[in-house]
Amino acid sequence: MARWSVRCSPAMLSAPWTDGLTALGVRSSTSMPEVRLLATESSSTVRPFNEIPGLWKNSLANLYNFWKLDGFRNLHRIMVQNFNTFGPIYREKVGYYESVNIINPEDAAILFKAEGRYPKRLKVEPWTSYRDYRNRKYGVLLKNGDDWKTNRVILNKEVISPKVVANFVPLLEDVGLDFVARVHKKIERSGQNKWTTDLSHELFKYALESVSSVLYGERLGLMHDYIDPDAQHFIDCITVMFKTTSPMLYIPPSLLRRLGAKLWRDHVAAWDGIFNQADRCIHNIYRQLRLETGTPKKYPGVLASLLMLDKLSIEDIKASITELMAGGVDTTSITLLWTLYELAKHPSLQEELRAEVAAARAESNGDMLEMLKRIPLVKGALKETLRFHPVAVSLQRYITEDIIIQNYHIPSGTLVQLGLYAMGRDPKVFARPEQYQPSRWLRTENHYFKSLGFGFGPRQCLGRRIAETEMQIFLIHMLENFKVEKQRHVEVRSTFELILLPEKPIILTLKPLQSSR
Ligand code: HCD
Repeated sequence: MARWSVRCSPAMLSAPWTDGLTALGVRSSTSMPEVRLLATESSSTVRPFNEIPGLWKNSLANLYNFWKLDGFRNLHRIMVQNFNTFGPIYREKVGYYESVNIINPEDAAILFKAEGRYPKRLKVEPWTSYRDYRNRKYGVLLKNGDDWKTNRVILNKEVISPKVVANFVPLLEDVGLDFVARVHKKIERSGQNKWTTDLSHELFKYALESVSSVLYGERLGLMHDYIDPDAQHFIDCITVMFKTTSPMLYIPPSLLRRLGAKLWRDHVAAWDGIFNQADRCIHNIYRQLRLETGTPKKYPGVLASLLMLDKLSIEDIKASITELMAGGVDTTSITLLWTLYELAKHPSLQEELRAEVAAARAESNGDMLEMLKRIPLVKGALKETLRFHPVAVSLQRYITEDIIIQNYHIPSGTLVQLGLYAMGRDPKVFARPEQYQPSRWLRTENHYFKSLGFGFGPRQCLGRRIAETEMQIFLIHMLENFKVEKQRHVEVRSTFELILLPEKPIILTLKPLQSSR
């Protein structure tokens, strides 16, 4: 067989999350000659790019088909279908965008190894168009090349390094405690000793309050009954922004803009709302900082740290802080909602997690930072949620060198997509993928390039550590206080609105633990 794989050392196997990346990055230069050699050896059997299966010849017919299948909302299921039809690699051209799609973890390893020094993903054209239109700077999410690298390296130190994550914990714990207090109050008011609701609105507020407290070192006050209408408007704008983005992945925004289409106008209005709210928060902190003298006693938040560090321009800082704030609401709240939904479906798993949390609390005398080191099953639950209900349907890179995947030659410069949703549900990758089993992330089984919910490598999600910590703390508090139940079996599927969302409301019942027996 000509198919070669990236060999992994035991060190990489034991640290499959971020650390595998460094191991791989360091190796990539040294292992290249070996790869070339293997590829040439088998060159007689390597098939050319043009032989990759798939419907890539008639892009307009494909766009039409896509439309007919309601592809804008079914992208994830269409990808699964395509892998079933064509196998583990296929080429596709829908409208103006062309890609090669892959599904196997081993192939993902080859892809990320070829991402180059300045990894580049698919450009979300409506987002860059808005910024060009309004003359706003791109943040690190939309930047590329050297500019991306410089910004990203500085941001990493303030947003994703373990040292600063410890600073986030007390801030996030406060929000978690307030959330629990709010749920207790709702239960009390119901007079039924339980609260049955679509939690998504509460979770949006929890997520915005959490990410804001980390970014600004200040509370917005969203855990009260009365909340600032501007904050609610911000939340609504994010939903509209995502919803209006997906059709514009296939219809050029520049065209819609010239036509004065409603879709484009709604998109602009949504981003305007997002930027206005973020600008208000940022200016508020900026003003306070100028009035203050000396070094702050307590951790002042990501924004103030970046301003004091004085290594990025204020405009660059603002752009990336806005992206973090906008990206940190629907993503984490939806992941938490799916997790509660799965826990409601699996009462015994819920008990198991509760026991783990109780033991962790006892062992760490309530010190949250210590607790977070003792909850592997809770962390496994979050990974399991992101496997089955990923936020992003795919991960993409423009490769910077020729590669061979599934014995096909793929030239440098090609957009290659890993079907993350499809991979998470592929029985060849995950045994019994339909079962929710957090423990599959504990066993010493092979996790090589399987936990990719936050992407991979230097271009992975910048908000990852904020999101993980925020979600872990949320689950700890919820498990310690409430039992989660759901109505008789109702299956909820995902729908694609740029990110994957539940297609209908998820109704859950929360009961206080003491009286739930
Ligand atoms: C959507 O085919 C489907 O963290 C497209 C390919 C694609 C490209 C970029 C992805 C996007 C998908 C999903 C949402 C992502 C985005 C990159 C960042 C963004 C994954 C998979 C997200 C949710 C952060 C959004 C921040 C923004 C609001 C400033």
